[in-house]
Amino acid sequence: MITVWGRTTSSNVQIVMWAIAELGLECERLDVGGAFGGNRTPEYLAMNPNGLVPVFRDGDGPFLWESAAIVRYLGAAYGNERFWPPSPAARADVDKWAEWIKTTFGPVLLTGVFWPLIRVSPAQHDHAEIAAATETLKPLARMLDTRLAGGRYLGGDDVCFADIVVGTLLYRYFTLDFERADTPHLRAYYDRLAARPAYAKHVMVSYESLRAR
Ligand SMILES: N[C@@H](CCC(=O)N[C@@H](CS)C(=O)NCC(=O)O)C(=O)O
Repeated sequence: MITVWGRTTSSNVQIVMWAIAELGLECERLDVGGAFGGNRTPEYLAMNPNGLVPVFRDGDGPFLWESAAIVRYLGAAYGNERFWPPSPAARADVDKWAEWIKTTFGPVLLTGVFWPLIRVSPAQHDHAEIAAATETLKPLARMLDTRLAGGRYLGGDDVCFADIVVGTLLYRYFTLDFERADTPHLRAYYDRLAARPAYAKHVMVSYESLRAR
């Protein structure tokens, strides 16, 4: 049995839960983090010294953290050739986008737009900071748009592990109230993801409970 520790409103928990659902695996998820707390106890820190969610364990395997690493584990352990391309070159060609969304696009979206808009009360919004992040995000979104002009998903006709890492952030990207670049291929990709039941259930989770008033 797979166990996941982490609240459903965490985008990093969502990555893991969506991957588990796409692969048709069973799992138990425990509410930890945010308003639930529980992630600073000695027991939790022994599982993840960062005190962050998610933590993941498959049976009596090691405790894993870092959501993208967990998705790669799931792909290697349970993915078919579509989800986890066996060719190192084909796998790296999609994995570079998973790495890029975590290290380049995601930090700008989350710390530059999502947190300042949602976690900061409207009276204290730093409009200059949000505008700067918005402009930084535009060429990045266009890069992803160009890649997606060539296929329905990053690796071709169906979802692979890298789509999980990339696609999860798009719910916030397309539902936040800010100015986006015109990216028709990225929008069509998001619409395709949103039509998938596993994405709708695990990723399209309201973030209203995180909003500062
Ligand atoms: N790089 C880590 C980041 C994990 C992370 O930042 N988790 C956040 C939620 S998205 C967290 O644990 N925040 C504290 C909390 O929820 O109490 C990953 O991808 O798993």
